[in-house]
Amino acid sequence: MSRLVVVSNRVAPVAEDQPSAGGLAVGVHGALKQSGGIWFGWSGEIVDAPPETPTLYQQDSVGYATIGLSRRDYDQYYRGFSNGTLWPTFHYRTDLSRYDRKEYAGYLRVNAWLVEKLKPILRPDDLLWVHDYHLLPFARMCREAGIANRIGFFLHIPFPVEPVLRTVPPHRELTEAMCAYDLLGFQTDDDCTAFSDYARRQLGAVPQAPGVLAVGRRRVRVGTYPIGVLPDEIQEQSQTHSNSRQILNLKQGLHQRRLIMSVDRLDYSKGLVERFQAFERLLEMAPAHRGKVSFIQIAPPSRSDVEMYRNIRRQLESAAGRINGRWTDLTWTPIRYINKNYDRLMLMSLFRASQIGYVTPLRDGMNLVAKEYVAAQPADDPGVLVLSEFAGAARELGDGALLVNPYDTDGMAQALGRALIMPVEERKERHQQMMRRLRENDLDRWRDRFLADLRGDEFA
Ligand code: GDG
Repeated sequence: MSRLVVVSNRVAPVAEDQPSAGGLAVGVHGALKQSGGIWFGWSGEIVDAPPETPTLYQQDSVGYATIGLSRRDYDQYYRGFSNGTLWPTFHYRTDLSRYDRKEYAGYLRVNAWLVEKLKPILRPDDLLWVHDYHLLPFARMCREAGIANRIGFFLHIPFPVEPVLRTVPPHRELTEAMCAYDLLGFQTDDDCTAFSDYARRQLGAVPQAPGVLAVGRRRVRVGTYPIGVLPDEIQEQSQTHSNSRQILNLKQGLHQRRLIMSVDRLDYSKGLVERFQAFERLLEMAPAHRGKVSFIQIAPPSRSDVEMYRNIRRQLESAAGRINGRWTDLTWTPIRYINKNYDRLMLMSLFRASQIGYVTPLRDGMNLVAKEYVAAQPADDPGVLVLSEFAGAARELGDGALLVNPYDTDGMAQALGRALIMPVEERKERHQQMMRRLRENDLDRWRDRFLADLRGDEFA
């Protein structure tokens, strides 16, 4: 079997028996161990002078090749075009997106530079699997550098529809570059269709067979590969801390109150402000719930050097302060807004201890928290998932979750109210339905399907 080379913006080494690692890292790591391979990308460090060659090291039979970025590269490629232009636009926030030619030039330059650094390590029959929006033109740069290996790409975030994508000035160049990949993978059918429609209309792509587009002289395969979790592992993890002092203290402090739980990177795409407002609406609409329900929002800061992220943090602090100021009494604080990172085992136990998983992004590629919440529930008394219809996960979990539109404050408040009184029989039925989908589309299947398609003979 050919060796696998994974390329992603950040490399996240996973140590053996490290239960704190998240979904993507675990999935990719599993694949690298199976076929032997290397994980290549940015080390996470900003350095004065980037080295000539990546640092190579081995951990648990997986090879890592990482390299630092200069301040200018970081500013233009990562903070600028990737997170100031692509991230907001691909999440339909064109109002928050900015475009700067210098940043775009930096984005292309770093992609080409990464290819140059990877090339000496590559073998002719290596299979390359490239991840996410930071690296849309990576394959084109590979082709220009004479690398003919098979290269697949998976987009973790949504792919926007044509009118939205066109607000990114070099949209055509970017999507043409994407066609240098052999296989393009998306989270949902909607994303895949958005790409294919764009390619047909703007690039003159011609569908040749289901999932195959001819673009000029190239043929590119496109497909949907919803990322998943490992439900059994999460079940186990969620029980590890169930009797820990922290969880017992939490339960004791709740005094039989119901618990609503949310966990998100602090990001404007996650709909946190709207979620806080809907929780307040519940308190306004249903006096019976006042003093009887607590909402914990864990939101570790992310990308805090991007201005928009500082803004969302300020907005949330003010919303939480205002709501708590209005409703808190001597014995009850409605919202606990926590700005720090928790250990993964603790998170899974918190999911298990809560009656509602409140996951309401304005737009999300998939949203693993929704899947983790479901997997962490006790089968005999499961909690309810309240899920945004704009999360990729809604495509799979729509039958079991209570789907909401995050722009509809009253609707979200109603769904919370319904979830709080849902009979156990209905909760069990919904949970079983969702567990079936989680098992069908688990993390191993995501990875295996993608790699099987990338290795397949259809390209010959
Ligand atoms: C992108 C796409 C897509 C969060 N806080 C803590 C913590 N987490 C973990 C969660 C979950 C992961 O981080 C977040 O994954 P999401 O899928 O929810 O969201 P993004 O970070 O935006 O991920 C998304 C994903 O890629 C995969 O393709 O689903 O749509 O945007 O696993 O549990 N983990 C720990 N402490 C925390 O405080 N340990």
